[in-house]
Amino acid sequence: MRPGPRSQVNSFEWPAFVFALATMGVFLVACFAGASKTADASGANGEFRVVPIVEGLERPWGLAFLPGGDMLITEKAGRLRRVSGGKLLDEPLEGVPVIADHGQGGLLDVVLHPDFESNRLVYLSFAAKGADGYGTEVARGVLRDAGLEDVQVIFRALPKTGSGHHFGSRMVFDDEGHLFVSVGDRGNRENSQDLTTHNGSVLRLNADGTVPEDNPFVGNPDAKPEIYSFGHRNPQGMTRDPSTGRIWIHEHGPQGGDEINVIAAGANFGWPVVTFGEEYGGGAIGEGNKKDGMVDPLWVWVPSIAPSGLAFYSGDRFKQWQGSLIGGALKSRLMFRLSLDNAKVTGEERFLSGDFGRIRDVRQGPDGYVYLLTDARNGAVLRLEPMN
Ligand SMILES: [Ca+2]
Repeated sequence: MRPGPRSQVNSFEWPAFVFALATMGVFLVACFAGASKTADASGANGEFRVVPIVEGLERPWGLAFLPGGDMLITEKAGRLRRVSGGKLLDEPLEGVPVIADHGQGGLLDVVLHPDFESNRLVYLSFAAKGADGYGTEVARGVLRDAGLEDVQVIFRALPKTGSGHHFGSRMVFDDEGHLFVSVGDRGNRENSQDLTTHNGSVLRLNADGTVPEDNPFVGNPDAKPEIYSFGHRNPQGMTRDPSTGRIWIHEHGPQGGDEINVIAAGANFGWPVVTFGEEYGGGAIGEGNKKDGMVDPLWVWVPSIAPSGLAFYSGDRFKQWQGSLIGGALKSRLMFRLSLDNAKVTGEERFLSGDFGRIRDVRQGPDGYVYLLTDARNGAVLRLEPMN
């Protein structure tokens, strides 16, 4: 019998909720009464409205803010879009590499180099086709008015396979200029404990795609030197706490067992040896949910919510959310907030359940507002604004 979850995550009391449609459906306002929802001390969330600021995006996947507030948004089918002055430009940006819109893969994440203001470098993660099938890749290029120039593929996850599952992928820079890239197990769970494959891992690269000499498996002939942590299933959310440098990550479990972790050099996060999930349709996976040498998750969702997108909130607009993780969910169509105490998760609040469909990405804007991407054929950028 499968062991139960170590975190009780369903004790949540749904907020009193009022939904108003104003001005001919253009301006949606969601108001939350400030009822106590969780046991954590920061539970009183106040009130916020949800404002769709961009619509007409096809299956948007990743969002990055440019200095000045413009946005770059990926669409899964392979287009990089720009929002300028609050308006979605009609023409997609040029220079995106050839990607494969294959199963869960496509054009995925977008991030800026930490020194973007001087070097204009933009990084994309995506699925690409090679001779042996499909795999996750990373490219970078220099952003000009019409799009990306001098585009180079700087990393290719190996091996490629025919699978359309579990490409990841999110990217985060640390404050030393290393690029962390998450790659899923590609539907073959054995990859995640096999250090000779990149799949099922978080990779740590230099900004040009070369391998940092202090990576944990450099010099190990039985490991890919790009690997930083392993035992991951399919991470689609990753964010850095700017005050501590911690990199938080979530990943999809199978039927149950989505996880939150903080990555660490050389750490084994357990999949598929330990998991809080089970086979689709029932049946145990692996050896339970705990094992020496494998890192316990900091939070578990049973049943799964299918998390996507993760932002460490440090802004001024929602003071009561400072120091929290905010993320989205696909299957459960919601936004969650996890309150933290250093490297512990102390509670969860859930918002927007079902109101805006599948949430693919969550970011903090340079203005301190929270921005969401909805995963839909007519996808949107939503901005959360405090009512007061
Ligand atoms: Ca795990």
